[in-house]
Amino acid sequence: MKLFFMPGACSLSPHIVMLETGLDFTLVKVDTAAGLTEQNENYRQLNPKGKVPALQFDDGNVLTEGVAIVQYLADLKPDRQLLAPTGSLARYQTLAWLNYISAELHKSFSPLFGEGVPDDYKTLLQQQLVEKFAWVDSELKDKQWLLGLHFTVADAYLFTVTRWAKSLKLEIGDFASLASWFQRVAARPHVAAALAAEGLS
Ligand SMILES: N[C@@H](CCC(=O)N[C@@H](CS)C(=O)NCC(=O)O)C(=O)O
Repeated sequence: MKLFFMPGACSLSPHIVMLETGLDFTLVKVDTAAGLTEQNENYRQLNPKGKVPALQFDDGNVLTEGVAIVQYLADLKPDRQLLAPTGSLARYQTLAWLNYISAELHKSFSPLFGEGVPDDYKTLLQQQLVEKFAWVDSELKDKQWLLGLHFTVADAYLFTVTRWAKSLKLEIGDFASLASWFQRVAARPHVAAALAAEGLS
């Protein structure tokens, strides 16, 4: 499998999950603005949406959308307990988190990285994000991981977007449960390895 990524982008989430599964894969860097991979291949031909992440299989098939990719990968290695089994409430609670992170957090960040976005809209988004992270912080109280006992695909995704909050200096420094959870995730060897492979450590 090939995982197409940009350093520090939302593709960090499936990158972490891939390493946590122990599956074999090749990491391919993409320049989405140019629409090219690092081997000068036409990335838009592979993923017409033009975004990362994308996962390409050896037979040429492609899977896009980070939340779909991490579920697929986790289900390949159920023994790693990155996603609870089909039918268990824990699975759907994890999916609820993936949806929240995607719809409420990830996509509130996207305009903050864009050019030509009015400053007052950026300020509003930042305020809303701090309120959302306050709720996430309350959910992490007394928990080791987001879903409790196991590190899951939701931790990998939340870690990815929380890194952005830090880099944008959002006022989340007082959220103690979020801060200690973030350190726990960062200390995982596969997370450190993903950051190093993306040139982020
Ligand atoms: N819905 C997609 C969104 C992916 C997405 O927003 N990717 C961003 C990076 S976080 C991207 O490729 N941005 C580059 C660009 O827009 O050119 C998913 O969740 O996988």
